[in-house]
Amino acid sequence: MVIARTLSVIAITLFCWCAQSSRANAETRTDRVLQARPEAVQWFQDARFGMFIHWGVYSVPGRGEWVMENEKIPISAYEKFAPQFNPQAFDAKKIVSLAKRAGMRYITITSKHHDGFAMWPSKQSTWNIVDATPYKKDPLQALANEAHRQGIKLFFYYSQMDWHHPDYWPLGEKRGHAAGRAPGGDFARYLEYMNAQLTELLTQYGEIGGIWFDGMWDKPDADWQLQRTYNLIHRLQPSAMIGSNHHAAPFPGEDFQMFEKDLPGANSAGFNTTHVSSLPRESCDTINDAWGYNKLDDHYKSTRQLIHFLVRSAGANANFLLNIGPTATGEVQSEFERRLEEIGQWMNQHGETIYATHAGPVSPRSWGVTTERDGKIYVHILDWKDRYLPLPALPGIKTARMFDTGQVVALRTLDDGLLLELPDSTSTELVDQIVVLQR
Ligand code: FHN
Repeated sequence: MVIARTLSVIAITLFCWCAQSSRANAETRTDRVLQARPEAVQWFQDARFGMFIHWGVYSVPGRGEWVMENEKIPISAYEKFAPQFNPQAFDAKKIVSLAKRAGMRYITITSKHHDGFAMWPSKQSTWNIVDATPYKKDPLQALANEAHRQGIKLFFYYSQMDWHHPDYWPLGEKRGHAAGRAPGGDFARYLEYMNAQLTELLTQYGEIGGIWFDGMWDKPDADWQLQRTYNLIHRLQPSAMIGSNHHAAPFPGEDFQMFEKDLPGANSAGFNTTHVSSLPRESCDTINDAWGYNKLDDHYKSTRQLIHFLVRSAGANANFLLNIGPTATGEVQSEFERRLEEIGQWMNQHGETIYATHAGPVSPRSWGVTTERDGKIYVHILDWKDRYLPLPALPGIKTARMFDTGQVVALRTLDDGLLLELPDSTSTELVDQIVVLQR
């Protein structure tokens, strides 16, 4: 009798202990911050160049992706663009091939921008490309299939700010107020909606490179439950890289830090005031001034300027994500195409000095940057007219050659530096004069 009672006490104690410990495990499982797998992080760092695509119903008016907010268009009027969105000329193969020819290793496309419109047949709302437009097809599926076929990674941009969804409430201080939304809504329910949409994106398109968040800056103090969303993403796809354009220092669970229209550490855009973390970095920029198609914008950067930004990004240890905004018919403007082809020609010859490099021993300068890989230091001279270029001391450097021609570059050791004597024949008109230094 005593033995039986003792056994039953032990059994109950064991049961309670097990229950407690499995609850504790479950809690730690949810609380633990997950990160992308190290191989994915390394891949991202090596990739160095990607294509950004801003595309949605805003391409119909062709006045940029902020047209709804900028022109104070209420939802009822804005929704009328959807029946006019029929991008029959969209050709996933053409776009992926263009990205590849440009030397890009990944594509990041807007799955949902601030207007809340889903570019895939989301089951969470009919405000999507299959239910609301005559196109009736899923361009993300076509792009994912083609990206997988051509061996290029696909990332999804996802706007957390939403000018259309009734539960995105309270609104941020400044934006979404002209949409004519009825006041009220349940933000916790909005986050459920967002997580459900993200689940669709992470389960229906094969392996995804990552999620590129934007718009949290609209309500920086709201409880976004980031941990929950980030862990959901990393559980569904452990290699997916998470980045967020919140313009603040990275939060736990983020795998890379991004800088919009600026190199890491610079702040010409006005909102890149945060510090540069030790996470992998990415800078993004436009070819003209607009992200989404803007037929009025012909302020195109030259190929030379774009290559310089790519080189300067690599010299600052960052990838460069270069944007195109296809038209409402799904075409890529010839101005964009031409520049991407030209960058591709340059990358074909000079990719060795960019891909899989890290920032070199000389920090970025006004004349250019250095990158480094496999014991070689690449000095990228972007803006320098003189024959002699002084560098800080680089102990042990024995040889210097021009990357393009193999011509020897004379080296002189100074008291506290190194002087490069560029060959007479080197043209300062070159997009980038590259000198290879070796120990
Ligand atoms: O408001 C957006 C903008 O439309 C665009 O998507 C860029 C891309 O970096 N990000 C936001 C502004 O920070």
